[in-house]
Amino acid sequence: MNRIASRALRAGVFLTGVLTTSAAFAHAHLKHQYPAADAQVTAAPLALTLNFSEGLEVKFSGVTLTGPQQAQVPVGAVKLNQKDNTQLIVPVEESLKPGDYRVDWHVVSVDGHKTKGQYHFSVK
Ligand SMILES: [Cu+2]
Repeated sequence: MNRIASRALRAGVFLTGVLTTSAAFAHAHLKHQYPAADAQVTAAPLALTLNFSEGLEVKFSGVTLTGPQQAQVPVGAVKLNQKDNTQLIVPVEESLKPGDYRVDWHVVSVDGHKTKGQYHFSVK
C-alpha cells in the first residue's frame, strides 16, 4: 500500500471513530430495499431484500423484523444473492398481517467494517 493510501486509511479509521453515524466512507450502506423504506405494500412479502453499497460477510450480518404490538416476526437465515454479494435476502417465515413493520439490520462488509440501521414499511 502506498503512503497516501495508508494515510487516507488511517484518516478514515479516525473519522469513523469520531462520527456517530455510520453513513460515511466505503462501508456497506443500505442503498435500497424491498419492501422499500416507508412503503405501503398490498401483498405480504415472502422475503425482504436489502441492497448495500459493498459486499457483505453473511455470517456476521443479520436482520430482525418487528411487527405490530412490537411482536418479533420469525425470519429465516439470511443469505446473499448468489450472483451479487451486496444483496442480502431475508426469508419471511409467516404471512405478514396488515400493520407496520420495522426492520433492524446489521452487517459486516467485506472490508470488516460494521454498519447498522433500521427502516419501516407497512402492509395494507
Ligand atoms: Cu468500511
